[in-house]
Amino acid sequence: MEIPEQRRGPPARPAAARLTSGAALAQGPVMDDEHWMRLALDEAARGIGRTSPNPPVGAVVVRDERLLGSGWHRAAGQAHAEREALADAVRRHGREAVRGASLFVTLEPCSSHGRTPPCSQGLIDARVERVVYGALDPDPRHCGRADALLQAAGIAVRAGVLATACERLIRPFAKATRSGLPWVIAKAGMSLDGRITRPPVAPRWITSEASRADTHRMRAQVDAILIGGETLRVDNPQLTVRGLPDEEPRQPWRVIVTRSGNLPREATVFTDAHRDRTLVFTGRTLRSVLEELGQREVTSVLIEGGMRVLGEAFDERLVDQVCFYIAPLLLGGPKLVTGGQGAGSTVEAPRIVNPQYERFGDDLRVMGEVEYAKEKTD
Ligand code: AOF
Ligand code: ZN
Repeated sequence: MEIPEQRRGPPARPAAARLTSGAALAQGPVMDDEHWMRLALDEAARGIGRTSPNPPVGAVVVRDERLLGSGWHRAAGQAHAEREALADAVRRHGREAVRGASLFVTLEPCSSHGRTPPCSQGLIDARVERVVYGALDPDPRHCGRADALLQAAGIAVRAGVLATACERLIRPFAKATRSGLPWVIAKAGMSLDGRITRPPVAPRWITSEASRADTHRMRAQVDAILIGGETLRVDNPQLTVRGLPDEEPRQPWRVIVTRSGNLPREATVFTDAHRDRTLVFTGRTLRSVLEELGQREVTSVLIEGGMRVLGEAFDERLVDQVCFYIAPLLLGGPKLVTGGQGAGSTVEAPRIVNPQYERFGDDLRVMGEVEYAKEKTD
């Protein structure tokens, strides 16, 4: 959904493409706002999983169809993407070159002091001529304020460029900001008939190597991985990020929810190098655990099973997104991937909106956001 060009203040300039001189046109295709925003999105992606409680954000500085600088928000407490990109452009081309340039950023520039000074003022001070951003900042301290601030300083503003992609990037931040709960992804590997085996044994895993490698990419993008006590007892999983090009991947929290508190003290999560990243919650509802994680600035959680925890997560409407790997084998038997009460009927069942299907080895990955049926009013 594209938010129309702002009408308040000085008229916004049309897309950069239409301002390009004939000389530049002769040199090659003209880049439009979407092109530069895609670069900003690439920058932002570098911060995924590292910026909580802040969102990942990327920015580029452009002038005369030329990329002057780029940057991304690396971690909470550090410079915002806009300041990183401006500093990069100044370092490469000098302060003068940035004057009159355009800045593309995936998120609305912030407009009041947090841990860092407001970006809107930074953009005004740098004297950029135009600011193009993707998503509105859901944080009420900033939401919708940047346009008037920038326009009052004579800067043209365009909002909503590649808004869907920019909003997708900040889903955990947006949910945590609005509800205090983290963004929850249910992850599971299963047979074609929705079963799992216990314990999973190498070399005959249910899912392919490609699926399991993908799981590590998913883990690297979240703040916490959550499992039930039974999964810990039976699988003794490591729940770490492994095998990625990143040499020192950040390890998410490992969260164990248990009814009995009866957990083996020699389990890997209590004894390995990351044991200080393991949290145990005993006798708590999943919702209250997620609320507490939200208070600890966890904005995204990957639930990796087992059946009871995933069942409760769906029954309580706590899951926002699924990531299921379905392997072409038939296990049969009683070990289902999710338990819980389940939906009373297909009408009441949660559904995946716009499911994306991707092949990983011989497996199919089904990924998408969960939509819950309306609560019954009678
Ligand atoms: C931006 N650019 O790169 C990010 C923004 O405590 P602070 O100063 O880091 O501010 C955090 C808030 O700023 C955060 O809640 C969100 O609203 C916004 N994040 N804004 O202009 C950025 N990361
Ligand atoms: Zn900012």
